[in-house]
Amino acid sequence: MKKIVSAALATLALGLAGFAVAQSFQKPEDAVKYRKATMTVMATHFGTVAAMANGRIPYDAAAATRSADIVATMATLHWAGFTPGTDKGETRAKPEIWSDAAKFKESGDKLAADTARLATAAKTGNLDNLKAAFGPTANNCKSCHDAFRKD
Ligand code: ASC
Repeated sequence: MKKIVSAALATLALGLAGFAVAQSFQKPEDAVKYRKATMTVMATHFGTVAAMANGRIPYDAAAATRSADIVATMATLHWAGFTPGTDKGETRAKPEIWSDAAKFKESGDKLAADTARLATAAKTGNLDNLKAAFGPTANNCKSCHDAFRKD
């Protein structure tokens, strides 16, 4: 219970409670593992959308929709894993995630909005719509990684 409460408070402290689901992690490494796992799933499915947007694989509207929905869901999950004190160990998270929490939250909010638009675009079944929503989302991934992830 104590851990659940502290994870919830940590989430609030980050100011991300609006869209983060508070998780209870047994240990800090578990929070790191969790956020990496959500990023891995996201990258895999964003990769599918990217391949279609870039013409590397044939456009498949159903597969694009499925992947874009997964991307949009993952975009709501990472944040709960950035609990205080988890800038150590097997992580490339920069200290700015915690010292500049407002900017980090802004990036997270933008990602949630961009990926929701990507999912909506995918559902139109139109490749041009998918392409139009893909670019801003990819730029968002990159700018957040540049600011908050070590090389
Ligand atoms: C991905 C992935 C990222 C982003 C980024 C987009 O598939 O793993 O980090 O897209 O490369 O610019």
